[in-house]
Amino acid sequence: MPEFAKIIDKFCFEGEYIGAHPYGFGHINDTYAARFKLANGKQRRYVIQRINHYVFKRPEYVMHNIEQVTGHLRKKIIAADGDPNRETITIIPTKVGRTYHKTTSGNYWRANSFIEGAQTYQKAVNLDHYYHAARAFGAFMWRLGDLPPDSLYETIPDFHNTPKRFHDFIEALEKDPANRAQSVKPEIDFTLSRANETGLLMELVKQGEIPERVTHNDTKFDNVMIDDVTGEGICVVDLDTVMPGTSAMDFGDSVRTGANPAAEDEQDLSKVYLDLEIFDRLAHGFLFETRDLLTPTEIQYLAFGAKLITLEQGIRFLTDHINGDIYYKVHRQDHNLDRCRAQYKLLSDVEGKFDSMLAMIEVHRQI
Ligand code: GN1
Ligand code: MG
Repeated sequence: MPEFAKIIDKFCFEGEYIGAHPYGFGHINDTYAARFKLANGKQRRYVIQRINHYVFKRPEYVMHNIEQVTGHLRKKIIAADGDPNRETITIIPTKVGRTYHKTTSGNYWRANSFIEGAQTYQKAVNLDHYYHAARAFGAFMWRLGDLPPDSLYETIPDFHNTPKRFHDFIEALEKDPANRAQSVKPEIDFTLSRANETGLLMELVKQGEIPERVTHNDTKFDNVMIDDVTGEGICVVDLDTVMPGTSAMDFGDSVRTGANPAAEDEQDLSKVYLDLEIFDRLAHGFLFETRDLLTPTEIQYLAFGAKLITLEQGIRFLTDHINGDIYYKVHRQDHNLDRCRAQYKLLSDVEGKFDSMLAMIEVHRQI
């Protein structure tokens, strides 16, 4: 990472740089944890990232959104007597006072605080983690409930526009640039057979039945930091995709990633399913924070969000596979295809358990 050494000096870090190593499991940006030695001999860590500007065409818009959102959260956290240095990430500015540094070769780098005494988990170690992670996503939405969605840029246009994702899939299929379509016939048929479900949520938004609000849009279970001592979801991270969106998709993605006990790219599909006990915990935690914020129609569509985002994510992985793996980082052959298959297995299971999911939402909306 030759560029890395040069960018350290551009930011207002405290202490003397010791070293850094790649950090986390993201599919998009390059992330590092860097250590610094303070004057008192202690160490401090920071998160440093190179923003993927193939995915985020306007990184300065991403940073505008993060600045707005973290500023708003900070005010809310202080008003509630919370700790703004632990309950939201803090942007570390550059020495010339910007939220990012652009290198001469056109790369965008940024830095933020490292929250100590808490960690993210790929999979929960106990059921309470799910409840607390969902509460953190719910509190995030609730605290941002009075931030006007139009104060944020749409950093990836049509990000959760499922019909558009479906349309992109059809286009990829027609072009078939990597000559892979013929080998994924069952996945293509599965996608085509769900075509008429893709537009439902967008239609309700268009009709004004469901509001657009400031949402996170990447509510993976491992985007919540769990406090080492209390086990509570202390901070929501990875704010790249905060922009106008729907509560259904945010709740849905926490279910897609949390309530499936297997990995997102699990190859043994017998391990992939929706665990209703986990779903119950997620619904409880999310509604604990949001039941007074969300409209009755929004609550009614939360479980549908889990279905739709699982379909959308499967479509995105399949499209990328057909396109020759140009969007997501892949670590093995057919990686995107494996990811798609796991999504579709999960979706089939969700479809079978949908009534139970609706019933659980009904219970938690009232408590
Ligand atoms: C990407 O890499 P990560 O976790 O930040 C993607 C999400 C997908 C996710 C699937 C900007 O997120 O939308 O749900 O992979 N982010 C973007 O694992 O496309
Ligand atoms: Mg992300």
